[in-house]
Amino acid sequence: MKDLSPKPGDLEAIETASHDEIQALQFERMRWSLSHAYNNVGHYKASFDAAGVHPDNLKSLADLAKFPFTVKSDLRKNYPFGMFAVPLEQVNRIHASSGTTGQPTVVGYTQADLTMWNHVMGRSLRAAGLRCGDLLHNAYGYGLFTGGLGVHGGAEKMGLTVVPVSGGMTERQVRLIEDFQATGITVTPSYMLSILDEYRRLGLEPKKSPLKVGIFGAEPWTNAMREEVEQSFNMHAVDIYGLSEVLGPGVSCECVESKDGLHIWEDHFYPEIIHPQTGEVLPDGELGELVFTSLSKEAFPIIRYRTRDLTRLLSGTARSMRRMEKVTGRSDDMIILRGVNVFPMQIEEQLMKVPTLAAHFQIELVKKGPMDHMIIHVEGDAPAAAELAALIKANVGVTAEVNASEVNSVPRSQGKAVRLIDNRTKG
Ligand code: DLL
Repeated sequence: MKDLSPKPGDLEAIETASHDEIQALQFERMRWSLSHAYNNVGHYKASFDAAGVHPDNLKSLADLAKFPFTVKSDLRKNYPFGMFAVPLEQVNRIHASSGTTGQPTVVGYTQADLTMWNHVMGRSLRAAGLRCGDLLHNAYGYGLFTGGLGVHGGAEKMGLTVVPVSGGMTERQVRLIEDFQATGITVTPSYMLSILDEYRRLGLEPKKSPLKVGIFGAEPWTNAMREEVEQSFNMHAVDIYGLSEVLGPGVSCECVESKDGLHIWEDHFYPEIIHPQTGEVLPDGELGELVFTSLSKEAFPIIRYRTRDLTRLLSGTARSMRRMEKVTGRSDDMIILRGVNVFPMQIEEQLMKVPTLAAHFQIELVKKGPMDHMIIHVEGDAPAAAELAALIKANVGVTAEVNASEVNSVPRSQGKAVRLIDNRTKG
């Protein structure tokens, strides 16, 4: 793999600033953001008033804990534009979540917000090892989803040559990577696996691909998957995180030289970890639900947004800003099987230990009599399936039926993979 470490002068001053400098900036911006939200968004005025807090009560960063959380249903109640803090004519761009489980969540960006997004997105791509002169194959979906356009803006701003492929037409993805000699790829990790399959189907050697680095996010993936992709393509694989309610891609990103968790761009997004049941703020290092407060956004300020993503905050390493550990999963995706908590990523971790099984999987929950029963659909033969069932029993602590079928029996994603099918109410 190529050495993509930064050279002297590659980093912005804030990336190596002291803890005190970062906190001073955060405090100043947080005061502004709380007032901006309170003064311009009816929801925040009402929720702060109901909690008996006012932006002037913020005397230190820790005082943020006095302010109420914002949850997805608050955004839904204010559909479509009720959470905007500026008149619509100042909103330059709108994105929305897919809304598969109810009303979509609509978010907006002013010109200054888009400039900030491009900036932190460019910073992320630089952390991942890309530089002016690199050619980026962007296979995140373009449209209301923030992935495609979000990455695109940052990549153009930092001077990359961007190929706006979007998702789908997998054979064409491979052709374009090869013909244009892409050095970077941005795509969901599950779709990268489909691209890997396609390389092999076309008789091409993935190791000989021009790719130096893949920047994977929008869904959870394991370090075991990182190894699989890095070895198959002989390229670096780094993790990028974000969510539309807070920005889109580029809230945090791993550095290629350390790959030890995602540095949160804390000059624009203030993270907290809370206990998912009590809401209590937990100290750095403890596992809990990630909460974000935007510090500079104009159109759609977001205060203490409960992401439902589970992770922990860690101190800075390759950059001064704090890291978040790879996301274990969303609290919504947690399966409770006969009292044991299981995340789809724990299954992925075990699956990657069985080399004769393909890396694609889907979990189905059904009822067997009164009991919940977990079936894991994979591709391979019966002995490999038995091996996976034994690994899951030993390492995850649950009994699962592993159903191994022929190649292409597990549905392929072209974006975010659907890992869990809940058929417990059927049949
Ligand atoms: O997925 C933004 C994005 C696009 C991030 C491209 C990275 C790359 P949403 O569609 O709003 O936004 O979904 C956000 O996806 O709350 C997480 O549950 C999940 N997610 C995003 N990145 C990661 C990641 C985009 N690196 C939701 N690891 C978030 C784990 C992730 N989960």
